[in-house]
Amino acid sequence: MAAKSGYTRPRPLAEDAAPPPPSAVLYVANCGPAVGVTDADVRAAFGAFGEVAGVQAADNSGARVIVRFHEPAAAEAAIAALHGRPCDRLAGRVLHIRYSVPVKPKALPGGSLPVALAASELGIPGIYMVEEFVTAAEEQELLAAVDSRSWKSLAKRRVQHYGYEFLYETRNVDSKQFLGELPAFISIVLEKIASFPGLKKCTTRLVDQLTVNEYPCGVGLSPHIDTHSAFEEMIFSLSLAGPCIMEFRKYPKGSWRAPSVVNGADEHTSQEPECIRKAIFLPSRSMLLMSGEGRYAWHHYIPHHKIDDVGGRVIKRNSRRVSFTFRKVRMGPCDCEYKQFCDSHSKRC
Ligand SMILES: O=C(O)CCC(=O)C(=O)O
Repeated sequence: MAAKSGYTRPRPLAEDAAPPPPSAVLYVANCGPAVGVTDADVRAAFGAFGEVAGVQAADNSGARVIVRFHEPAAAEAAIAALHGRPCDRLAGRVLHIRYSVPVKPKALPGGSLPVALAASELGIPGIYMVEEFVTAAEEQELLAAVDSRSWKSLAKRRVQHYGYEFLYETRNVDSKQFLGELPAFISIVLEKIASFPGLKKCTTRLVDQLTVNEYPCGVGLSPHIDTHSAFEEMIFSLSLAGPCIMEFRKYPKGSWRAPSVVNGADEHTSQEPECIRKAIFLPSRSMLLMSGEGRYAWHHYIPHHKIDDVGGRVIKRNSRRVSFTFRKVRMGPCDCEYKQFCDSHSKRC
């Protein structure tokens, strides 16, 4: 547990490891209120070697304390006299004493990965982001619309599907099972998608499938590439109700494997192969477009964090984030140029 003193127990010594360096701070075991030794007793016993700057619990056990001297020489003398020997001032109690080590500060989630605030900073071909894509009023209307409909519960989040059901077991859709046109409440978003900056005017519908995801605070999504054979090139994702970081990962050629998904639980695998990692901050009401290389060859991932570190700024996730992901169901095989990531290609081989 984290010691309030800022110091903790040194790791048990491996044969070839160096002991913690001498300092003025000691970790003292078999000592504390749980074994009938008060702070005043400790001060009296250790005060014989130099001025004691503080005595604090090392953990919750009540039987281990941190003793801080002002001078390292006092700590050295206390170890020499008291370690492993009966202590007269403590009724013959045998103490086990080592130099303590500072508690390592916890790294903020996101670690040292720089987080881009604009897609141009991210530098992944095919990834675009438009902030304030919908207004705050439109955001509220969209949230009210999905909240008045029924959600399907997955292991850690809730979803709704429109147009076609997304099948988590196969990460695909049944293109013969059309559920109907996308609902009227998203017309405003569809109109804005049609005039997305840089998009060529298109006569056919750009999207016909919508997955709404509701993530509680701290829940993310495992790294994945949307199945090439299931969806066409362009994938739009609108962030509502709260921000998050989205990380993109490019794995070296040939190391791609289908993620294991059980009931949409997206179990996170801790043993990830080496990859290039980049991250972008997605504010509420922003629209992300994944296309080209960014859609076909980079995994996207939402870290399972309650707070995000964005350039040193700590940003708390809201109680929920709701995303609307718009895609177009593919009716034939994918013919992209990213063969090593393409399930249509592997089926043909
Ligand atoms: O929540 C998002 O923004 C992304 C959702 C997504 O990647 C997915 O549903 O596959």
